[in-house]
Parts: sequence; structure tokens; C-alpha cells
Amino acid sequence: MATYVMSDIHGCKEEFDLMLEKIEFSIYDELWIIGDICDRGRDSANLMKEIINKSNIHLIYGNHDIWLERYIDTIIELKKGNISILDMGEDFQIWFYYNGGNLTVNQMLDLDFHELYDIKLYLENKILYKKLNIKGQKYLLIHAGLSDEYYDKNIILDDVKEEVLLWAHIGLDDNPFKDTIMIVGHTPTFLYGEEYDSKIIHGNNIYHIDAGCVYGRALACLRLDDLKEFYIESTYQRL
Ligand SMILES: [Mn+2]
Repeated sequence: MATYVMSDIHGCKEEFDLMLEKIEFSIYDELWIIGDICDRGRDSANLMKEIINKSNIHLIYGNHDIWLERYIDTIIELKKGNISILDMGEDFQIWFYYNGGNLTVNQMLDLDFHELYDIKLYLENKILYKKLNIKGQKYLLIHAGLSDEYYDKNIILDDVKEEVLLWAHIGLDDNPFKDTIMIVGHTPTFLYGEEYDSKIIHGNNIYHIDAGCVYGRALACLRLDDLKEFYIESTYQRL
């Protein structure tokens, strides 16, 4: 029985499935995805279906999951033919045209209505961070991390603004908690420097695990029991 963490899969279902095989993921294991299941990739809809059907895979929300939660009703109405994309407001357009949401919407429109309602129901359970204790080691899982104003070991996570947990761009060592290992995604590790390309970064008591799969790098997975790293090479074009 082991606990795994992945992030920023962004519709890369092929790599995700290969990773589950590689880690020999079983019903006795747990997987925490720290955000951004959908958008930009080839197979967000089927990836979402797979994840909601496995009760030992859990989602901590990323900024892209928030968009999907916000617009799943819109997708259902689009499928019914009741509305047009042109009617949608600025936030939708930003998601759709600039953040890979168009691919997700088009893939979701191919699902059956009952599958879309299953996704809608699943997304009602919004988790923004998760604390775990594994073999005596404390972990804190967040999609993006914390911003400067929260670098205080006494902060209460429930008081942290949602947009910070979802959108913060944190530094390599930005963890205020001495006794807790933070795990974050959101910022692909190659953006921190060439030496980190396609790799998990170990900061000071913090792991950055978005190895940039949808940008043609790699999908990474961290096993919390022994901090072993696993990688699947991306099938996407390098950006
Ligand atoms: Mn993100």
C-alpha cells in the first residue's frame, strides 16, 4: 500500500496510463493529483472519466479544474444546443482561447450527457489542499503553493485566498513549514532553469513535481512512502 502524487496531467492520458502501469498502481494504493487534469492535451475528457471512476484517485483542485467546474454546466448547455460560445463572458474566453479550454470543451461534447453529469457531480467536492502523514512525515499538497504574504509557519490554510493556492508562482524553496514537506505543481519545472528540465525539483523541504508533460517534457510521479521518483517521457511536441 503506497501513496503517490502527480500533477498537471493536462489531458495526457497516454502518459498517465503508462505511469499507472509503471508504478503498478493497485486498488490498495492511493493517488493524489494536485491539480490540472484537463486542458491543452489530447484526451482530457477520457482522462477525467478514468479518474472519477477510480475511488482511490483523488483530486486537489488546480486553476484549470476550477475552470472546468465553473463551465461544466456551460458544456452541458452547449451540447443541448441552448447556447453559443460567442455568448460567453471574458473569463470563459480566456480559458477557451488562451489556456487550452477549447480542446477540453470539444472533447467533452463527445461524451454522453450522463457522463457529463457524473463529471459535474464529481467536481462538487472541491479540495484546495491536503495534509497527509505518511510514516510519521507530514506532507502538504497544494496545486500552486503560497505567496509571500503567507510565508509564516502559523498561517491557517483555510484563510489563504483561493487564487493564491491555485495561481501562485512560488520560488524553489518557498515553504514556511519546517516540519512539513510541501508538494506543488502548476509551474513546469523547466521554467526554473534548464538544469531542471523534465525533472522533479527538490527545494528546501519542498518538491516541485510538474515536469511539463504537455509541453513535451515528462510526466512525473512521486511516491511519498520513500520519495522515489518515476517518469514517463512525453509524447507531445517540445514547446
Ligand atoms: Mn496550474
